[in-house]
Amino acid sequence: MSDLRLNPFTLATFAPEGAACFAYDREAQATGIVHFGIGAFHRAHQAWYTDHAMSAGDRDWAITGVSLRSGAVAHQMNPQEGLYTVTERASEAASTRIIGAVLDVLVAPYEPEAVAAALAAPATRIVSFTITEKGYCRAADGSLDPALAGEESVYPYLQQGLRRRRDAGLPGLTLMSCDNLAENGKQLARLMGEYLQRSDPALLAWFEAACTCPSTMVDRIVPATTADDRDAVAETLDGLRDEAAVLTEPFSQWVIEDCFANGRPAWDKVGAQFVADVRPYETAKLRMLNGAHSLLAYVGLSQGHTFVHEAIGDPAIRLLAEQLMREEAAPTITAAPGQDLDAYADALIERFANPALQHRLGQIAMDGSPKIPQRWLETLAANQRQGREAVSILEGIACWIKHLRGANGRVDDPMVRDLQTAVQTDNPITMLFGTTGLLASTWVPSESDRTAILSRLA
Ligand code: NAI
Ligand code: CS2
Repeated sequence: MSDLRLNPFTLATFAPEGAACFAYDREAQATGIVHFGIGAFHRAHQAWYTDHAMSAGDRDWAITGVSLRSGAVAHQMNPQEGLYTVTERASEAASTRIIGAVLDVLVAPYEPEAVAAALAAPATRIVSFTITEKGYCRAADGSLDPALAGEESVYPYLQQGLRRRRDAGLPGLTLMSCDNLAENGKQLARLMGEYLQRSDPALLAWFEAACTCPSTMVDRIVPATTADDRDAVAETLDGLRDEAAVLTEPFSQWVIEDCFANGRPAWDKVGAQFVADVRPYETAKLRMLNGAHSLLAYVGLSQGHTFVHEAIGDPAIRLLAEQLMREEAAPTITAAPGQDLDAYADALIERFANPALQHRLGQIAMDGSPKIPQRWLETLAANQRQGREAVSILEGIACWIKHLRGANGRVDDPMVRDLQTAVQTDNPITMLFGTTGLLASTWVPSESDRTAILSRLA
């Protein structure tokens, strides 16, 4: 296997025929987007849409990525001058595209000045985020946790960049969350406001007047890339190595609230949807797709499965997932005009069953504490208000508690210490849920709920 890396020179020299390629002059594009959390999902979703938009003639939406925690992605992408590939895999075929939309990656802790300059550059119009649910530094009640929102968080970098824009008389920015949070734009606006209220009240007024925070629903299943994946991509690239390769499914969906401070790419020309209200789409996605995903993860791991397609292929687990989606989540969702939730559930089962993705249940099982409230507890609370039980989710909760007790090995969760203390007590359900639990929500477990969970823990 050659050590030659994919980069503009090797691309021009070897022009691998097995991959489609962007169709615009990268050198001529201004950076219009700064993206925090340039992980696998951003590269397979927003950057992929932006690449298509610029290939279709849109201009000056190149991306500067920012990593807040490690230099890993910078080391993968900067030697490639930002070039990387997206490979779509379905059971019967695969297709690879070389993406040119990302120009460089900054590692914030080592180059804060470069991050501030990127945010304050006149050509920058959008700052976007895929920093995971925990990256927003929320307390259990959803407010900003000052103990988490320290200098290593996203907030001081945003403050610095916005302050420079205000002082230079530049337009505001669109702050666009692309994380799996309910009403992600509204949450980001509130959290940024809480941060500035404490740190820079004068900037708060400018932020509220000059910036916008649209909500988005984002959907594309993007498992973490493995070494075997990279080797397979190198074969497609006639031996060129792409250390930043991402692999995903053919399906992709992006629904965006059309509320931008200073323009936006023509993402709607390449498959995205601009709407006035994202909520019907995001509620369906979070409660049906993500709710079923977390169920497959914890129940699947408890049954010895490793991948999503194995868990959905287990008849007993599939039955639980179908019940969760169709009988527990769907009745709590106010569908958008034309949105067919039954057909949506059919499509999700098919997507979960895609064996080519090798999507690890362990990846989905991570960070249960910021995921479960919007994926399961909102559904439980809505069913409780209607006098209905959601027994599939209760099964999932029992398996999550077993997971927290170490049944599947190491537990990755920002609240792991408190959670593991809670599940070792005689009363884990009270410690975890209800209005005073670690995962406070409006769902208050009934005696019947408790019996259903505890009977599965025995
Ligand atoms: P990844 O692990 O490839 O990237 C995660 C990114 O978030 C990295 O840049 C990391 O540095 C950053 N990050 C992690 N913890 C952080 C923290 N506490 N503060 C600030 N930054 C932090 O993961 P991937 O696949 O890119 O997913 C990221 C997010 O994208 C998910 O959490 C989810 O919200 C969203 N998403 C992911 C999908 C997927 O299938 N992978 C699909 C739909 C949404
Ligand atoms: C998954 C999501 O890791 C997880 O929690 O449920 O990343 C899921 O793959 C995406 O939301 C699909 O759009």
